[in-house]
Amino acid sequence: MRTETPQTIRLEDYRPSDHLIDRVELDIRLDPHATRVEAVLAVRPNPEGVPGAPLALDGDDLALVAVELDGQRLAPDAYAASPSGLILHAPPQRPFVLRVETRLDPSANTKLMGLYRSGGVYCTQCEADGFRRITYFLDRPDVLSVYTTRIEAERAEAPVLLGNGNPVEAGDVPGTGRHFAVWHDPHPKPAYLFALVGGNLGGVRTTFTTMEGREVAVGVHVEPGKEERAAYALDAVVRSMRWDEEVFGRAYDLDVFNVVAVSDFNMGAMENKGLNIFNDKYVLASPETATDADYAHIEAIIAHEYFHNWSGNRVTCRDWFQLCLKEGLTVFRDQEFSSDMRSRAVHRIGEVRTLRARQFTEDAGPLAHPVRPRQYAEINNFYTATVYEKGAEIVRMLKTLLGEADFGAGMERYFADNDGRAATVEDFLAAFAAVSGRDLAAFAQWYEHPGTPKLAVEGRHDAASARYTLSFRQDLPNGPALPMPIALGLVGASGALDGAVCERVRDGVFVLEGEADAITFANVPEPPVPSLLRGFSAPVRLEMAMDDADRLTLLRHDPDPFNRWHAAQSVATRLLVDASATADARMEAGPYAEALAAFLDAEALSDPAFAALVLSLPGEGDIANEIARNVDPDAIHRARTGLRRALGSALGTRLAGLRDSLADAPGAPFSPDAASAGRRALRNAALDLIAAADPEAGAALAERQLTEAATMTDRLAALGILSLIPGAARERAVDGFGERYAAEPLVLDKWFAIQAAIPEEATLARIARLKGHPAFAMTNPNRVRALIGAFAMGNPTQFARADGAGFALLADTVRALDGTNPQIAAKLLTAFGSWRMLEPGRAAAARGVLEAIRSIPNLSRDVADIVGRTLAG
Ligand code: B3K
Ligand code: ZN
Repeated sequence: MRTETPQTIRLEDYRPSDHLIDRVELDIRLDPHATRVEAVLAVRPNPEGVPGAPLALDGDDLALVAVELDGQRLAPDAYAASPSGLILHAPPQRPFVLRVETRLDPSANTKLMGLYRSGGVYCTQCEADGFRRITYFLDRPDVLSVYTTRIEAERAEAPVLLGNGNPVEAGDVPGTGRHFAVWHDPHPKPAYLFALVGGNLGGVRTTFTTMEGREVAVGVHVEPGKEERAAYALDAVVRSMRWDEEVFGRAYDLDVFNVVAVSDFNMGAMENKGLNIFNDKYVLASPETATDADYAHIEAIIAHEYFHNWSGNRVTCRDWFQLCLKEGLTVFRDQEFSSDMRSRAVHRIGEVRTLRARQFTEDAGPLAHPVRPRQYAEINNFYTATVYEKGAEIVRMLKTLLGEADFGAGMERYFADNDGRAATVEDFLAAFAAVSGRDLAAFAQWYEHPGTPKLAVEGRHDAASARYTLSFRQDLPNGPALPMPIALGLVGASGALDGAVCERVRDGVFVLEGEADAITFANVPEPPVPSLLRGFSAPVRLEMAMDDADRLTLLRHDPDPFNRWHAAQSVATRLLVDASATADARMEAGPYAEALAAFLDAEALSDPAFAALVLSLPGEGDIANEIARNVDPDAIHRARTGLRRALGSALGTRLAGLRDSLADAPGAPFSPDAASAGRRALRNAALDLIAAADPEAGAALAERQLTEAATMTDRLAALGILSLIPGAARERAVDGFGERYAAEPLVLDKWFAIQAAIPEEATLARIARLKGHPAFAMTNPNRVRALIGAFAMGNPTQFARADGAGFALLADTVRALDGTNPQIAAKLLTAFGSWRMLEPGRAAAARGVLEAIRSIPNLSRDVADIVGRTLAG
């Protein structure tokens, strides 16, 4: 269905539904092309709605077969049906039962919204508005219903039939070769949480007994033959269940919990009640096929979807403007989980890297929007880094401001007060205000304003009085002053200045309430180096004049590991920004390299994961964000290559030594745990710098690693390093890897992505070739993201080529996908989000391509919305 004029939906226009649907009975007879859906809906007027209002059910691409009210056929003039809606002009003003029959073609559903088929498996995706592609419904999150679902299918085609809730009945349909299963979900839920799965699936199972004594049958279902690869996901489910009980006091509330992996999926996964459906990329893992990063993602996403059972499902959202209510909170919860499972400091650095690379970029460009947007044309375009990641940062700040005890009590209160309800951001904050007695009105503004606040800080030391004053000023264009928790401390030439005191700093945190403020520390005999925003305590851009020597003091002595990492990053950033402004690629790493050398000697072996992060340079996108205007991606790439080379030369011997000391013992069993992953990360960071300094030697080492590696992490790192060194070794490596994994689509995705990111002109031709690879398919979102997404998001010099050919490649893909899968097309198009930062020639090329997309007739609402805002902002 195409919509010509994107209609804007506004938060201020929210009003409750005129009708409610208390119960839904579905009978779904699966068929590849003619699935029949019968929905029996117990409808009643909403006392909060308009009396006598028509009943306007949503639809999308639906074909109505029959409709009855209380068992009677409706007169033709009593209703109006179209693919996009079913309206009863004058429904009874009392409870009534509506029976609606629709027919679907799941095999023709290329949008992957509603009921579709993935590799022969029937599955569904309903968030945000896919349920209306299954049956006519009040498809809005504040209409909560109790669902009973009967699923019927050919037994041979779909031996496994899964639904929401608990299984109640199953059996054969005699004489037909078909069978059925009935599922009942006692928890009222909005339609976006509906799901079913039917197919030939293998499974791994376990049981978990909740703290309330409920025995839960847990299953992870995957393509038959891949069961072994589901073990890690199953274990992650159990760990998530236990953790949510221990940390948030939340117990699971059904007798079964199922996870299903499918290979065609628009995003990462979906938290349907009792039946989480996953992109198989975030379920399947084996030592042969998955990297350490894959294991970490699986753990995090399994946890995320599971945690939604409370933050999202039991307490859901009143409307889609409140999306951050479930997403920001659930990201916060999964981040806490991963931090507890792994190294908290290392995890925090990873979170902030993502936040700055994705959310800060979004917030600085034309697609910037508040964490709680006030309007949208297409809600599926608002599953953004801002809603998710900045949404999580707001929850984290709330915890910092209130302290552990009040935060915990507020969470309890929120769940208790809103259980079974569709809530708002106001409800969330009200729970914390109630338990803490605090006024959170100013804090609430964090949800309302786009843009990243700037925090400018100046320090002044007075030797005579041994006092040190820090002055703060915040600035958010067109926004108010936001309460900012600033975790901080002072560091001296030989360590933390623990004697320094300031009564306005409590538990290491100063809260900047207004636009500007100043605080003074006493007992500061020497000029200190301030360590600000420890743990990145607020999502802001810190501006403070500080020389490299002071930053390197922080790297040495700051007790806060996040700020130690950040200090090293900021020195690197300074060097890279300066070098990007010159045409000279030779760089001196100087004191930076010396500081890294000392750091590695002292600490690399005791915390390799942290050391790997300290050693890694800011990405090209980070540097571009720092430069912010007139950006030349080639200059940035040259500078970054130059610094890698300089560091590699300065640290070469040490790095080689580290690689030897960190090598796994031959034959040692593989473990994806954080400590082992950290050792691999540091070895590979070392190899990267060695290869930058001496490509020939590096290529030889990488080629050997590729052959001998026992893990996908090491193999892929070697391939990545080789991919940057043109020559025969690279092509041998690429071909060999492609052949070795020809039957492993998820591994080929990594192979596509590495090749798409090669910063060379020939990459466009390589991508054109790879589009013809037998494993590539435009219909599979993972393949498209791996080849085209990795190019657009991860290859700045070639995507933003001066001749515009990189932009054109993306535009061709967007055009090709717009008719079949507009959500993926729109997502790819967000790669243009930074086009205005580029130097004028490249910016003009980007604008030309965007305008051409905008003028395509019958553009989907998804793409029309993104292209419109990208050009307007
Ligand atoms: N809630 C889903 C995302 C749905 C995206 C719809 N376009 C996954 C998640 O955040 O858990
Ligand atoms: Zn989520």
